[in-house]
Amino acid sequence: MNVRKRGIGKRLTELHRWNGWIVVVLAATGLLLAWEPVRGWLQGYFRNPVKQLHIVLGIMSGILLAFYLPLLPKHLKQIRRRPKQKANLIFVLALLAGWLISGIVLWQIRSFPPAWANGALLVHDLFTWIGGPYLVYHSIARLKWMRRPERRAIRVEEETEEAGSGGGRSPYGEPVPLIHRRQFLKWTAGAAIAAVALPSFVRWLASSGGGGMGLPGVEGMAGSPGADANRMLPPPTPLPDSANVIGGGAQGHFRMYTVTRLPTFDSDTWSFRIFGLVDRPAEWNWGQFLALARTVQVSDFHCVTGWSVYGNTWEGVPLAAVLEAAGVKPSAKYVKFYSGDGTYTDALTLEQARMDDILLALMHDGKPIHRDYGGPVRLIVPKMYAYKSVKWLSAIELIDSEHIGYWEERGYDTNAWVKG
Ligand SMILES: Nc1nc2c(c(=O)[nH]1)N[C@H]1C(S)=C(S)[C@@H](COP(=O)(O)O)O[C@H]1N2
Ligand SMILES: [Mo]
Repeated sequence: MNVRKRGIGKRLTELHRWNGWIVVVLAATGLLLAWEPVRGWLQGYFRNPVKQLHIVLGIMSGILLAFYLPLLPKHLKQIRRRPKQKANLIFVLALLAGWLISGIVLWQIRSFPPAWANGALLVHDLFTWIGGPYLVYHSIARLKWMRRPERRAIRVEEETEEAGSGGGRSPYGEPVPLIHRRQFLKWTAGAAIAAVALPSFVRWLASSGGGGMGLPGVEGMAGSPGADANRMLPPPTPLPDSANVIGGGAQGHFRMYTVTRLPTFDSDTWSFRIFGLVDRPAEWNWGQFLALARTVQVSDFHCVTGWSVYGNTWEGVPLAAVLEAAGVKPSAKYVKFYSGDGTYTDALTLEQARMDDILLALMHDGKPIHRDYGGPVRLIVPKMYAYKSVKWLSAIELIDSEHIGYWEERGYDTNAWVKG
């Protein structure tokens, strides 16, 4: 045993231990952030602190990686005769680097075009699906009781990572049985982890991110009417442009977000109103709302967490026309939007609200907007991140002072402009 080797070994062990714990907390916080059911009503005020913690830990892991890199050549030399260990090391380093780089893009999402964020989210999720189960397995396999005492002795001496296993020869030269108790435990653990993770992973792959981390998500905008659907009669009749679905239809999947239980609406009780600092406050029932002039527009939809749906054909009532008809008083400075879920709100400055592409949308790709995605009427603000696009829109109020929206109150940026 030589002294220099031992020094680097100690440092490696320290770095490994710190990084291991950081990755454990990163996994826990990451799961909380990505898991749709937790995202909304369980988290509320916790979402942003959890996100901040996740980011800080990610940076710490990056710093540890920076400390490690100068040791990498020596480390590789040290394990040059242990192919399994080498493969493990390269795999883990690639994982960490992928998480780090994609994480930085997602953290600084406003500085990047949406396509970058989409790619970063895909990498972040994919690496989590592959790396998460692997690291759980890796930690179980490293548990002391999984090791034979003589291996532990070698460990202390060389202070290296995960030793190779399986048939062949032990470092002492004695033959090792093909299936060892430890090996059996490892396989069992590996199989159990795979059995838990695989079905969700397959679902995630199939929907290419459609349901967050593969957990409950809803496919398709226009679901079949049932107990879970709105009952809006008559349904809106699409304009020709909308019925033809300009450009062949939307690309991508919406992740269904809500901060409340999903509300359901009925044309008999549904209403929509504009009030506050306007000359002519108004209220519409479903039939009256259907009679308002609509336009068709194609736009991209970007969530600030990194996913997008491109080329949506939206049909709806232009907000600018509704504001115009209501007669905005000179004292009005902001437009506040209320969701029929009773909780979610957001706001725009009057100037922003007058952009001509903002719609009170009723149809997506030629079909009524499904209740899960904000139907019968949702706001669409194409130039801003989708947290501005209030689902189940039920009222608009003209106000003279700033209103802080639901997610903005919980740490989202009031600047929601999408770059580019
Ligand atoms: N009422 C309501 N509107 C909402 C939200 C919500 O939770 N409740 N989430 C916002 C966010 S952050 C996004 S990304 C989009 C998601 O729309 P979707 O559920 O149709 O995919 O809705 C926005 N509008
Ligand atoms: Mo979002």
